[in-house]
Amino acid sequence: MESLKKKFAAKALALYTEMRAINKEHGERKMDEVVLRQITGGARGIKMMLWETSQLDANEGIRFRGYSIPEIKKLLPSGPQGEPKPEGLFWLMLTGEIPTAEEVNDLTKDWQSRSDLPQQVMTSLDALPDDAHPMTQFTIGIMAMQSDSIFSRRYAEGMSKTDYWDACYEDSMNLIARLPRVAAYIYRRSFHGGDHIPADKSLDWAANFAHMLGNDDEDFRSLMRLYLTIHADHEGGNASAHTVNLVGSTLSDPYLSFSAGMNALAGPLHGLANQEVIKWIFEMIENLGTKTPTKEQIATYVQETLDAGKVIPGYGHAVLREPDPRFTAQRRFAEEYIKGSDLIETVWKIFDTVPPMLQALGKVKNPWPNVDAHSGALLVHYGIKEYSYYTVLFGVSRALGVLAAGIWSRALGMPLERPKSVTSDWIKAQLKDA
Ligand code: AMX
Repeated sequence: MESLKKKFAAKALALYTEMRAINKEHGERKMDEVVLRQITGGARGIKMMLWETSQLDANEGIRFRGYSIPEIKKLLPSGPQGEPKPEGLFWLMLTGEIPTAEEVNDLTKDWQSRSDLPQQVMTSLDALPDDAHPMTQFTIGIMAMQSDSIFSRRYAEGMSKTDYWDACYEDSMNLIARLPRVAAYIYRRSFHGGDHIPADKSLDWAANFAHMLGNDDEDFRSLMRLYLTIHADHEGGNASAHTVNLVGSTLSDPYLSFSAGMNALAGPLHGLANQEVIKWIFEMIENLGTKTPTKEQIATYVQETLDAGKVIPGYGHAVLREPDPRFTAQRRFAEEYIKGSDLIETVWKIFDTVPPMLQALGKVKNPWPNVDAHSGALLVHYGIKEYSYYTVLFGVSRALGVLAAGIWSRALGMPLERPKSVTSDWIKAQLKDA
């Protein structure tokens, strides 16, 4: 895939040169101020990282290289039903340009040619109990491939700093190419008795993943194209992306840094929320004894959850302050492709019920649904009912953004990340001095 690599190299060199000059001239320019609440409050909003691939606006949501979700849905090369192919988004995140359909097809073929798994992946996964959490299996599957890292090998051989991005690019391309196979292997061994489905190399990245999961319905392929596109990146400060960035800044290779990020994605306040949402809905349905709860019944159940000191999964966000456009994109998909699903109707009734209740608490900064509020109901509709698996799907998609950003970081010569921590005594001393 020389054209993508060449295109990236030219763009990266130009930006590297420009950023060095900007840093030299404006390095001391103030870009942010930090208040105590941010130090004790999870570093919310502190600007401290360069992340080229996407940027999040609190009201409008994510933009990938300047393009919103509705725009990428319209502009990126798509599958037969019009849903964007994730390959195109990866191209866009690396180059800043919308690729042609031919460029996307070439990238599909490149990933297919890199997608065979080394035997140790299957051997490592098969050594685990079938009921090991799929996210645990996922990170182990990724780590089982680390011995193939080109970056690690070349670093040990004395690679020049100027070649870091090249080795990182090769590892990232190999990893992205292989991830659907690792993920499908986990799904089939965990939930289908190890009845594995061979890859179909005539299909694009997302459709082949859908195929290996066991569903060749054209609508499901479209869902997977959309799902794997919209979950790919959410700027750099979210826990999984930030982890990949931090670990990558030590020059750990992409296998090490990506698997570290997946351990962050596995937390219930982050990526695991997608499994928590559907689990919470199933529990509600069981509790209420009906598959078609009314808004009043839902409100009572929401109140019980809050009274038990728990969060409503799929609602709230550290940055967003409006309904997540990734939620809206999934809702539009359901409206177009799925008719008469009680579960999806329930998701929409929850959307009508939860925000005013969270708002009434007076402390929740964003009462609106996030990306995880909708995805489970779509997956259940297409037969992927095993919700402990959902975060793996999120992780396969997230690879596109964080690995593209990692290539950018190595190309721009980003240094070891090392912010400053302080003690409570230091804080008290500052307040006394003021
Ligand atoms: N239900 C109930 N309470 C909520 C809430 C929710 N969905 N969202 C926020 N709150 C509460 C917080 O727990 C906090 O309470 P506290 O002061 O008693 O500790 C208070 O409101 C203020 O929180 P915030 O500033 O609005 O949110 P945050 O930036 O600290 O946290 C998030 C953001 C996502 C962790 C939080 O909204 C949450 O826990 N949501 C539910 C889990 C979820 O859906 N996570 C997925 C996020 C998207 C993703 O990463 N995939």
